[in-house]
Amino acid sequence: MIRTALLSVSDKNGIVPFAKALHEQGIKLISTGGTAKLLAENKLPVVEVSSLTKFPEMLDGRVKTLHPMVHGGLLARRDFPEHMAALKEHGIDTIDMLVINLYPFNETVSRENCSFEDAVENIDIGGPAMLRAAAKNHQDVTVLISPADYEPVLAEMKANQNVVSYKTNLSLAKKVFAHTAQYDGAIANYLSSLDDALDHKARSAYPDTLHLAFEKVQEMRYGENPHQSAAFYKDIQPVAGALANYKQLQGKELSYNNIADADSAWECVKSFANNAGGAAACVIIKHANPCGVAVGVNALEAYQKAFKTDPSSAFGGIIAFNVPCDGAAAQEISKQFVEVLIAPSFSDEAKAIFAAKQNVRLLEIPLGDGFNTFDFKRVGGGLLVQSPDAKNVLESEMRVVSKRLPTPSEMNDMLFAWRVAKFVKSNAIVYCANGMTLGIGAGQMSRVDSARMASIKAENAGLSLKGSAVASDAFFPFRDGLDVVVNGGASCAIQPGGSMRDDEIIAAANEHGIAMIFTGTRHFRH
Ligand code: 93A
Repeated sequence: MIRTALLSVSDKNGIVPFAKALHEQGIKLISTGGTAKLLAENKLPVVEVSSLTKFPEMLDGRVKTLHPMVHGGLLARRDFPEHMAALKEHGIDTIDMLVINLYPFNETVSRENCSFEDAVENIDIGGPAMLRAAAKNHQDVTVLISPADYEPVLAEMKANQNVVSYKTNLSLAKKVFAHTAQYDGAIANYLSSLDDALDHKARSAYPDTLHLAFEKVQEMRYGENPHQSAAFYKDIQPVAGALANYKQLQGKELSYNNIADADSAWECVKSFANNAGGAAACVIIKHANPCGVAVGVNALEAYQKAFKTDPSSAFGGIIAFNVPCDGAAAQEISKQFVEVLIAPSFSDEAKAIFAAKQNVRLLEIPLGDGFNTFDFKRVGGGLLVQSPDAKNVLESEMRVVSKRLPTPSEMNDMLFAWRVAKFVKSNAIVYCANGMTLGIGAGQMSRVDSARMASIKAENAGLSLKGSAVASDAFFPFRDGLDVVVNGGASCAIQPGGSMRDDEIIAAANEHGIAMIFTGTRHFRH
């Protein structure tokens, strides 16, 4: 039964109403300096920790709660007579509830120009010590680190004469240890990211030891294949616009491959947020590669154009829009077998159409342009970490290298093709015209084979490549790849450049009379 609660919070949001409710439940309130002051200002009776410990808060607050009056009250086992006798002997009262949020270390070090002194001062010592004590003694102590837990715990107390169940206490204790582990991990990351131990200014994005913390969203029935097990974890605070912010409106549970493909679809379609040449963009993904990308005047037109690129591959695909999915688009999509459909929102009409197709998984994700801090790739016994491929080449960084200048419409087509190529597995060759993909060659070990594949796919879909633009995710190492795409029908090409044989490739472009642009940026994707 809860009789006494100790409240010590840095972020004081929501603490006053919660303390009021505890007071109304007859709970005695103990608190540290700043928190006690706020509660007193709000006319709540509160005992300061310093009057309990008979020690002032000292060393600029570094020592406030590190005292047997506090830790004895938290750690004593109520069912051990020896423990209770020891408390009595030393005049210590039990503390049955602990409400804490720690010094904001992460927020502090993620601020630009955060000084080393600021970072160190924001390492909370007393808070985690109390948290760990209370969580260890969860049999008798209720410990709260998240304001989201205030309401449910209060409700439980009200319903049970201030008793909180063991089950609740245990689940709160689990959260605490996950939280303190993450907190210490952030400190370790920060300190080991300082390049030179004596020069606290230089800091690397890659600490010597990397501590990561993710939150489980779901376990899946299986992984990439049925004999593999799998789970999906999300960042504790996913960036704006990230897939992990999805809300599933209907459909079966998402599978491992669904989530991987949905991420590719969403990242690709989002790159058209300020889309070139259309009000809406649509991306269709199969096996992590786009098999159709288009922009259109609305969602319906963008979808119809994207679908045309490769209708057979689009079967059972993952479709994403960067605009709301309306009834007209929904009607057209529902003629096809689709695994997952993603949009910033769905109109009521669209929802009604898919209500009849409960197998389709509908995901709503708010648009946003955040990028993960790190990209990860697991290798045998290790982890490769890099910054994400967030670069979008500006038109001003591009260079026309051919004798013939591109026409304005060729320029638009090349920019469109270039955006798509970034999301196609290397070696990527992408033909486009009029805001849609015409042929996509992906994942071949040689660029010339990707070029051939892209032409074959366009031919299979009955699409003409005459006068199209082609993008290559990396430079053409030899002229053969360029010869293939020009013979395929391309009238202009966009590529990074940078090959030893650039002169030879530029000469080939001039010989063919095509326009060619160098972006200076490569977009390998593996
Ligand atoms: O500086 S500390 O590591 N030393 C302590 O003894 C201590 N006790 C609580 N920080 C300590 N705290 C932290 O103070 C809590 O975790 C909380 O974040 C903060 C609340 O301080 P105040 O109530 O004075 O605003």
